[in-house]
Amino acid sequence: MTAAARIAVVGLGSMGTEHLQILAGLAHAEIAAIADSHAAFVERAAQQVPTAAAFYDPIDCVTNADVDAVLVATADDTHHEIVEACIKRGLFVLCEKPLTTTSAQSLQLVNAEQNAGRQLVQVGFMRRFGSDYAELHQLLRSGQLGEPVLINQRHRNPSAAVDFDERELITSSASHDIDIFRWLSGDDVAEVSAASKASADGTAVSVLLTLKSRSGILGVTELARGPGLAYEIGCDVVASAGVLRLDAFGAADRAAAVMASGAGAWMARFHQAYRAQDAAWIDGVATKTPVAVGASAYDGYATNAVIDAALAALASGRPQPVAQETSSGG
Ligand code: ISE
Repeated sequence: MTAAARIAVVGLGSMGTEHLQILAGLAHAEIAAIADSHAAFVERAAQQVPTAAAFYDPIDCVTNADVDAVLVATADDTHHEIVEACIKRGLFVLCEKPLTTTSAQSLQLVNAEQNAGRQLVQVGFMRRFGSDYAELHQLLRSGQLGEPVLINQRHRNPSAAVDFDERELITSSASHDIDIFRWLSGDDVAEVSAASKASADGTAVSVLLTLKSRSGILGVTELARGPGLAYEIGCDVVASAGVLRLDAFGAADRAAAVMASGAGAWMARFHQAYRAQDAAWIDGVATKTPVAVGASAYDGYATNAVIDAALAALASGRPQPVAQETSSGG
């Protein structure tokens, strides 16, 4: 009988609360610690998990709590310090995306993990665990579809879900689409173009990213936020032996996210994916084996490198090369 993995959940806002509920339902997970710098969030979570040790400083928690692993769901700009402290202590980490807010910080974590001598970090690109995305990935990587030439993605949020400007649509939302492009194509991104348009009153914002992989595969991602939009995710792959559409694969929760607000929108659409991601991570922690399909620290770094280039492309109006060190893992 595998002993339960003792977990700290750090960051108890909307995403941390969702993960807390998922982990509480997993047999091999014991929530042994909770942490947030907002006392009210800690007190709210403590009602759900009264036996967990309560911390009001995330770094104190990851440094001192009696745990095997940490789920990080704090603000993006706090990820670097928290994940670094986890690596220093040899703790497994599932860090919500993005890994950090710059490729330089993410590369530091890649190197720190390398120096620790084992894979500890998984980044929360949960779409990889969606049954529909998994089937699309399996078909594409098996070669049954031939050689991909275009990966066309759509990522729309109702205004009730996010109030992002064009930069946040890139740094937060597009991180998922960039990871999916790398995962489906099996290639890294060499160049990015970006364009955006916001309505004068700011109620509607759109961003168009064009990615070109090192082998020339094209990726187009349309991101939009606005009134009347449903939470809508799309992915079509055009290849030499045919076309695959994400819609063709059963996603039980596809219709669930129509006009939900906040994290509810994507938690509903990706409910199965989040549960599968967290369950696989817990099993990995309990058996001390990294989750093969999970996004690694290097994947998180590569996504940050593309985001940095996309922001530069948006500012300059010109295509930008992606500055990315090759994986030290070969
Ligand atoms: C948001 O930024 C996220 O990170 C969610 O995971 C994603 O599903 C949502 O569409 C994004 O806007």
